[in-house]
Amino acid sequence: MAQSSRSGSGSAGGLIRRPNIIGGAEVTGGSWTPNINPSDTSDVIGEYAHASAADAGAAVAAAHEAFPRWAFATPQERADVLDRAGDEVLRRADELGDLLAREEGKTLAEGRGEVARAGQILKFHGGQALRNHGEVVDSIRPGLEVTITREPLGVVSIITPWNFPIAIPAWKIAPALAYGNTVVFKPAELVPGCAWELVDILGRAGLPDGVLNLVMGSGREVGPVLTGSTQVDGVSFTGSVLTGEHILATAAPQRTRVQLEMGGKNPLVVLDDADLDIAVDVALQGAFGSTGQRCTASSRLVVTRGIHDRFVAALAERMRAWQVGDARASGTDMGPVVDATQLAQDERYLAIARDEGGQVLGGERFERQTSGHYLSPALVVGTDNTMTVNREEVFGPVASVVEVADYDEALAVANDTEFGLSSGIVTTSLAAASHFRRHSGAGMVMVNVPTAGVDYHVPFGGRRASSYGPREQGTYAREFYTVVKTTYLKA
Ligand code: UN1
Repeated sequence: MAQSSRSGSGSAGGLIRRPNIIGGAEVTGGSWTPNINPSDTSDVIGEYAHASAADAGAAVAAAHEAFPRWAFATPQERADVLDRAGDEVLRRADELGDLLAREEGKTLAEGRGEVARAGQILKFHGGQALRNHGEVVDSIRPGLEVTITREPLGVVSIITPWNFPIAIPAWKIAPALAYGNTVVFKPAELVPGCAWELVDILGRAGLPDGVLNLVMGSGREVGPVLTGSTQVDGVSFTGSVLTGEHILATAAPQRTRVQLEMGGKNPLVVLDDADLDIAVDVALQGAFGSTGQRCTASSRLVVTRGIHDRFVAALAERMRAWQVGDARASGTDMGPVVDATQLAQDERYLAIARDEGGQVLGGERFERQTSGHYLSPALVVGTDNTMTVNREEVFGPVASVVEVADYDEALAVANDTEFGLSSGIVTTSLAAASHFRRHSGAGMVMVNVPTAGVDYHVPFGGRRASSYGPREQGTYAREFYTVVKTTYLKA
């Protein structure tokens, strides 16, 4: 393990090289992993250090050592760090948005938007550091005073997915730091670029060494340390159901607190009374925005009979007009799929959908000037809710349509899923919208807006197989990142 003190980025023959950051030092480890642009696989963004299990152990130890200092730092110190970091992220939104588009494949507009969201999240939680209020309660016994205060949880492992390379890290790391925790952060292997920049920015904003440690690499190698160490007090993870359940099982014997955000199979109900233009727009953005690679994507379109044919025809037309291409080219509406593995998974689900009797509109592979993982948006029509494409998360630009008789059947189909993250309805009926809000089995309900695309100052999370543990984001984030202390004081 080679160590040097922080000196910014390195380079090898013109290629940028980014080390792990452990205890404030740059740690290069044994091997480097290239970060490849999914719009143009000949474009290597840089090489990123590949952490070993020993690196992960060192990162946990560094976070453990840094904990007392940060746990007792003043709220002002924590607020200042997060606010300064938020300012820098916002100031560099164009540059970091370009990096995000280049390493993940979102369009430039989506990339910039996500970076801006990350900046706002950092600033929001900077404010929250100053609002970590407790309670004072009269005791039932005379002469006693009872206080209820929140203390940091401890060392937290943060494990994030590739589909939001900066917003999800920000919405976990910012509240962790705001409430006095120290962090070991493992970003997805496909997107180390934005993760490294975020850690670098927070370090320069004034975080003491060891408070935020970065280990890039494979979950198989570093995951067991981050989730199984007795020095880790909490694990916050966003990713697949399978990995989430594995993390839960690994963490449970140590009684480690776990927060999981996993899959979705989010229904968007379209009723006969909907405004057709709004319905099509909401479905298009919800299903195919960010190349459909969102756990909140509208992947099941549940449409009542009277509007079904008009809706499918109008949506298919809009899909055909969408420009799919290089994420950073102007005029691109939808970037590529993130990598070859995900593309193969998308195509496998399309093949299964055809086998089970669905008709696929779009969903074609095609070439651009550069070699990228391009797939046109796919709509599977003529499906019923028992088909595989309606039960399992595809995580690509694939949506299916289930035709139903009326609102009652739409609600039943919407709720007939193992998941429960986000749900939506497009309607002009206040009665239907209000009934749906109350009876939807999802953690988030959207009326006349896409199921994806959330605000950062309100709780985020779902039910059943979608989520586990307390909500993320907004003021609710405090629940996971703090422990409660009740004090009885007799003067
Ligand atoms: C959004 O829809 O704005 O991984 C956020 C995901 C979610 C985040 C979605 N955890 O797609």
